[in-house]
Amino acid sequence: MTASDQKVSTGTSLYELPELVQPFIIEGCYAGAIQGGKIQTGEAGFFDVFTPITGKKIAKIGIASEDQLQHIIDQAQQSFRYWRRIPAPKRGELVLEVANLVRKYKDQLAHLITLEMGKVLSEAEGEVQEWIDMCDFAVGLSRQLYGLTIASERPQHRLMEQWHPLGVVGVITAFNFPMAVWAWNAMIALVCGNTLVWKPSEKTPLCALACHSILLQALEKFPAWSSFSAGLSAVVIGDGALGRSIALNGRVPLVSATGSVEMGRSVAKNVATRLGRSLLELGGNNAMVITPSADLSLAIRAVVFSAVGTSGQRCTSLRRLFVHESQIIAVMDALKNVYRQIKIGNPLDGNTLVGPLIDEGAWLMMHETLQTVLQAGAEKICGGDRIQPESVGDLDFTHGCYVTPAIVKIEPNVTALADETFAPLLYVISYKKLEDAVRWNNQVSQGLSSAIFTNDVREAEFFMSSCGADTGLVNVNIGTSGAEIGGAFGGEKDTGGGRESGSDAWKSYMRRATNTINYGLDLPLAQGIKFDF
Ligand code: UN1
Repeated sequence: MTASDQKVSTGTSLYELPELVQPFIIEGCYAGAIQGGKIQTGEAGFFDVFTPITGKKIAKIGIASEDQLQHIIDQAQQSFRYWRRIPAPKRGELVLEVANLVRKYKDQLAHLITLEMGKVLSEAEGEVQEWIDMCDFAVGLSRQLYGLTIASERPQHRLMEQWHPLGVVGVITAFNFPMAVWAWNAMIALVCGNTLVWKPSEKTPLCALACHSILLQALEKFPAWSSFSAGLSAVVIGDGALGRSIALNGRVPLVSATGSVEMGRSVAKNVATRLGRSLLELGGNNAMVITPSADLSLAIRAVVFSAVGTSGQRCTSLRRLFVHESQIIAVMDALKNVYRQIKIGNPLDGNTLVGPLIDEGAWLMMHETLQTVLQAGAEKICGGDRIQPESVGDLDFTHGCYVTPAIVKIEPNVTALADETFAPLLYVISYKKLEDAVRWNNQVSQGLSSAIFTNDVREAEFFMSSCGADTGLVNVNIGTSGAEIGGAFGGEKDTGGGRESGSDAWKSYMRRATNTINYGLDLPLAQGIKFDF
């Protein structure tokens, strides 16, 4: 029987927190820090965690103090001294065990994501799958941390590169992908021989505890590592101040941060003061182009998933849609028709496509932006209203932020188009020449994801070329969101320049040593220099 055959179902009612996080509760309050097997009370107070589904409080959680963080970094540093000596394929065995457990607990994990973050269950399952995919990738990678051998210009010399572990990796994550983004970083960082300190979003701390629960269970399979495994991975719960301390800490050689551009700027600045490395995956302001030759039946499906999936709260969500003037009527009609039928409401209901926004702040941002663009002359095509889904049994949705996804027809020069609004708000702009659409695509400061729908190979190649879209992800005939883990994920400009997950993103988590080995009896100098004495 494989691990996935023995899946553990949620077996929980809406508010019941899964078994996985139960061990982390001390006198009614969830742990503010987890360090290896040790569950720690938060020494800096506590805060409440709410579910966006009904707005109800679901837990109280501790906040880690500065002292706790420093102690955790000490231990992560000590464990690193042992972990770096374990051969990478052996480290991969730990990640393989994590993969088995994530498969087994997939339903529980997905339920918790939906409960704490509000995305619909099938997307939450997709997020857990992303973690599984990441494990599988990292296990393979554990045997492929290749360095180059380079032809030396000197006789009887060999030139080569080795990749070594870096040390303690700080991970700061956002609420919208409360497990997968940590997994992108952690699964790779672990096989690369690093140890981890994770500060999750204050909006989704329970997901972080659940991830840690999996890791702790996996470590039980490796008793030989028990003397140092407690420091392999830690969680600290807290706000931006803790994130700032991680960024400023000279014992954390790499800080990987996902979130807003503002947060990323501050992390980058703080890490740079000590010349550390930062790996940033920040805001997107993603666009799609629908050309005259586009297959509209595909394009419309892609627009809808990219614009309203995760209630518009992916960093890859579609914000701007450039439609050729010859297609504008057909596209608008089709979108209006689909948007009318989208089921908005309880994300645990399998028919729902759009769950709640994370909180009131997100709704206010959407509402205010909508008012601003309408005042600037944009035309509302549909949506943008706060709604209240009907109660189901004892589930009352009054305090959840449920909104109808909005479409706005707008001119390309409206100032608000420069900003990312983290909500289902789609701007549609008509274009005449592809060059204009590409220019508008690139004129924003963010550079994460772009897509084109076309059946014309010249247009597709132009869009992907050096003169085309300037984002980190550039797609043809698929939407802006929903990337696979196998490619390098990230973007340019204000998106921060980092690359996570697949391809050779692992190199960010290692240090490169260039070795020159002389196996001859002479000492020739490079560049032909003579230095005889
Ligand atoms: C994010 O929103 O921060 O490509 C990550 C996607 C997902 C990851 C999104 N695989 O939409």
